[in-house]
Amino acid sequence: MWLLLLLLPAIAASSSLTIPHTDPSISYLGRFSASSSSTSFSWTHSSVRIQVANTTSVSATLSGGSDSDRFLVVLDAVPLDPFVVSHSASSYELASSLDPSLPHTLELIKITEDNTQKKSKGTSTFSSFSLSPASTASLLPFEGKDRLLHFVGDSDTAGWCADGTPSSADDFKKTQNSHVTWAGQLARALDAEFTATAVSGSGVLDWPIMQYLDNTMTFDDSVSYDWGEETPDAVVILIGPNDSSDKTKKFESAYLSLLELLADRYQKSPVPPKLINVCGGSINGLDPCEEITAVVKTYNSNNEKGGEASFVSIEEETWDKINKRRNGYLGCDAHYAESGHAALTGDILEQVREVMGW
Ligand SMILES: *[C@@H]1O[C@H](CO)[C@@H](O)[C@H](O)[C@H]1NC(C)=O
Ligand SMILES: CC(=O)N[C@H]1CO[C@H](CO)[C@@H](O)[C@@H]1O
Repeated sequence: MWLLLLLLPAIAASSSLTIPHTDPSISYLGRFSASSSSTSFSWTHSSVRIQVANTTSVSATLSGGSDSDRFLVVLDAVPLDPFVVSHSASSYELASSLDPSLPHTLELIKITEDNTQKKSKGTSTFSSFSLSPASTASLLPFEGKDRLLHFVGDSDTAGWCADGTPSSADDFKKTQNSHVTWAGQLARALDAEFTATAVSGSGVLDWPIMQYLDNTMTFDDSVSYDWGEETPDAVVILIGPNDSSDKTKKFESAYLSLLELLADRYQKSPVPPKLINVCGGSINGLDPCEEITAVVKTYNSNNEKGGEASFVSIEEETWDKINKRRNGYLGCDAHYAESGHAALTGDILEQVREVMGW
């Protein structure tokens, strides 16, 4: 009897195959920092991807930031229900009842931004996958897509309130979802994968996002991101509506400095990414569009090292329709729900295709 009790945990442990966070078959997309025990990440839409074979279930050992985080699994290109990951590291079942005779792709995605906003306190960690059954399970290399986009933005890109309703509270553990945003929908429509550096409430002037763009973890400036790690085809930018100050020359020069920063950081890319500027945010999203159009012209006339800048926009009629509370396009806090994001994506998709030649 005693012997049996002692053996049980050992049997349970040996029935799954542990894949440590350092396994070279794991594909990381976004900004990550590895220690010996785990890999840390904080920006929204950081993704850890694998392909499994001869496997029936997959779990992962994860921790969220000190205010917890929300994650999503995309299994064979189909998103499953989001789930909350608490601050203390524990094991989460990501997929079960898989058909072991087929290979499966699994993307584990953090769909909240760093809502703690205090140095590394909002950082999530991933330490291992467990695959069952241990006797047959194996990892195959994960094949990423050829196209990569880097989105820069505020709450609309971070998916603030995207899973809420106009009458729901804005608890990010229930309503934030970067996967369903215009950024996610645009990337999928273009068959591109994407990273995002987005901070709800940020802009270029009042609370400039530029101060965080060099950070591997959003609010921790002790670890600098190596911009050579990923070279996107384009940086797609939707920022500015949150700058409450009048849209002045000051705003224009701050916005220009964002474009120059991005051109500078990516200047070693074999082909400098295009800089696509998007008009169409929620709440007061049309406010800065004229100024941004002017900045794009200025940037292109002085630009020597960066990719070309362009401007794409939602139709005013669409914007009016989706920003009315009763029309069914809004989540909480007057931010777009998935349907609102879809309307924005629908208006800009062909414009972006044209810019990219896709
Ligand atoms: C899965 O297991 C079968 C039977 O052992 C083996 O023939 C096959 O190669 C395995 N598949 C992969 C992708 O490893
Ligand atoms: C002008 C504007 O949109 N201001 C908003 C910026 O973001 C903060 C935090 O999300 C909001 O409280 C402001 O209303």
